[in-house]
Amino acid sequence: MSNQPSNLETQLLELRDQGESAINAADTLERLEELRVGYLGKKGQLSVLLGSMGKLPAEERPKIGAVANTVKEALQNGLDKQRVALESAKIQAQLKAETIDVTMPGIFSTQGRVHPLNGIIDKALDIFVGLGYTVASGSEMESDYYNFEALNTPPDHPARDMQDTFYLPDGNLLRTHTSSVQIRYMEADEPPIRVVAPGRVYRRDTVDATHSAVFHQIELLAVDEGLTFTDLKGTVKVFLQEMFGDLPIRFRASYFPFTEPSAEVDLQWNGRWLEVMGCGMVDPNVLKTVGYDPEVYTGFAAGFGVERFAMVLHQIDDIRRLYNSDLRFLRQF
Ligand code: 2U9
Repeated sequence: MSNQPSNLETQLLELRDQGESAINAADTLERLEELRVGYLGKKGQLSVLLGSMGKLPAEERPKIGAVANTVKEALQNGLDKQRVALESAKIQAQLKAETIDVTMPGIFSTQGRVHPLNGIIDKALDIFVGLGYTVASGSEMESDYYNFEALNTPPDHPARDMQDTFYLPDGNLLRTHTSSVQIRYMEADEPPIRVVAPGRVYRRDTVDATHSAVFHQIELLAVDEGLTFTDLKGTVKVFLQEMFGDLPIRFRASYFPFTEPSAEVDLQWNGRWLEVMGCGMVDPNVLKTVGYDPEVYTGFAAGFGVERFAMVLHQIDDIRRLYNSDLRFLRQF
């Protein structure tokens, strides 16, 4: 019984030495945590030893208590020191593993490019914006009124035929031109007007190398006091010059329900005359329909097919090549 106190003290000091060497040998943070719980945890070895302190004579207890505190402190210090060392080693290992080797070959991905149709649309819109036009768009589904009636297209006009237009079961239709966009624009605004409407249009054409049931159009419209056919010719000439370069152009009399007089524009390309646009002075009936006084205002309009421009500019022989997403074809542009 008499050597009990020194026995407990010895046990405490042994626990400290044993603990310190185990802590110093711990090579992972997980192992270190196991040791912390094993030595200093609630049910750890230190607690178990101190549990027997109750059996000591009262006068021995303060001394053993003090020894126990130094043991606890020594183990805690050891744990803290080892934790710092292990954490720093972990960061160093991570830094080493994540070092970028700048001599490694890069990962290459092929670069996308602008589709030839979008290229033409972008270029044309840039030109018109430069001339003071606003870009407008609208729904591809339209009513008969906005697609035909407001555009002075009589009910017996062949364009209204079921053979030429896609009619929807609800009586609406797929627009056959973007002109409805300009009708709605005029309804909402007052002259002077300069508007350009790009978009997808639908026609029940037989599909072949030069025709598609869906294609893209760009139409322009200007309404103001005193606009004449000369303004129209100047605008068309500047536009075609910017698009194709300084090539000869000619205006040929034509007919559209929504313009009077009307003309088709040909461009001399590689020695041949190619029809590239339609145009004309806005029919007074169209101006009246949107509430403009045709005695005060005149307007001019023009339209062209984007696919046709792309085919001429890029020498594409079949319109279907523009739609079938063949990368071998598209990479050429
Ligand atoms: C309003 C009034 C008039 C737009 C015009 C054309 C002539 C024309 C065709 C060219 C080839 C369509 O893509 S294509 O098939 N377009 O010839 N378009 S005048 O006239 C308008 C537009 C809106 C309010």
